[in-house]
Amino acid sequence: MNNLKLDVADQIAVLTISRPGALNALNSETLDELNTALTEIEARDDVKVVILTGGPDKKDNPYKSFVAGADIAEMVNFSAAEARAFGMRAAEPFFKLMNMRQVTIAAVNGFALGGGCEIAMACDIRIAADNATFAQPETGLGIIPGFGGTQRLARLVGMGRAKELIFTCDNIDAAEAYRIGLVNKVVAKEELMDTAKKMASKIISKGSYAVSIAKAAINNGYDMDIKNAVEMEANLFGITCSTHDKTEGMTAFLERRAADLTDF
Ligand code: CO8
Repeated sequence: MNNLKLDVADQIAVLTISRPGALNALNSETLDELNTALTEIEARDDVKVVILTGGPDKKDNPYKSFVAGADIAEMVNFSAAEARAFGMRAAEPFFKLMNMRQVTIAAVNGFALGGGCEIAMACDIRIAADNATFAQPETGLGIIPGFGGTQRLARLVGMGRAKELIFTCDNIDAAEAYRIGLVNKVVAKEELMDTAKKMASKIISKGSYAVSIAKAAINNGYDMDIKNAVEMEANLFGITCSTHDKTEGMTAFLERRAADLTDF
């Protein structure tokens, strides 16, 4: 992989987007590498949580940029057909981040602009360094957010705030991103990866199968009417009740001991 690094330890996969000369902007090659890496990760039993972050810039500053957007140099001469194909090329790995059985956490270590904000929003959880900057600057470039931003931003922060951010292209800092619900947590930049890994470890300590079913329930139910969504949840609840983890988790509670949760 040219633009992506994968490190796996303690059941956590850290995926680092690394294009130092372009502040980790997403080009076609990077999107394809991301898609391949996520497909491989989803099939790995030894990975329970994925942390997505950005590599250092060319001056080796690890807190400059998460992802500064889609690659403008690649997009500048796109025809309408090429632009659509580029959008669909991103849709696949972005949907993987959203729907894969493992939990995905974006550790936002600097600029999260345009496609950078969009890829963070495709993750389950966002943790921001206190120096992070978020924006959807697309309309200033004569385009619109095309990696799901018009949809995911409105779902995350509400339609009014999404419209304001997309129409004004305003930069917001990490504190404001937290205030409007765009990120789950803000931490000192030096503590970003530790915080993400600690959260990952906490999630891993729970029943991993139950966590993945809960993720599916939340995702699938989001676009359903409440009656069908609750029925779908009841069905998935039933499935979790046939697992070793359910028997062990509840028995351990009743016996006042720590549960030895496995994967199923
Ligand atoms: N694409 C390509 N190259 C980039 C990008 C980018 N998005 N962002 C930064 N770079 C490059 C710069 O060109 C520069 O390269 P070089 O050193 O060769 O000149 C290098 O990274 C460093 O950048 P700067 O010198 O500009 O660094 P500064 O510290 O001065 O500024 C900023 C940092 C503020 C982040 C600035 O680089 C910037 O504004 N970048 C662009 C941000 C932006 O507009 N992002 C949105 C892009 S559009 C988008 O994401 C659309 C997504 C949906 C597409 C859907 C298609 C279907």
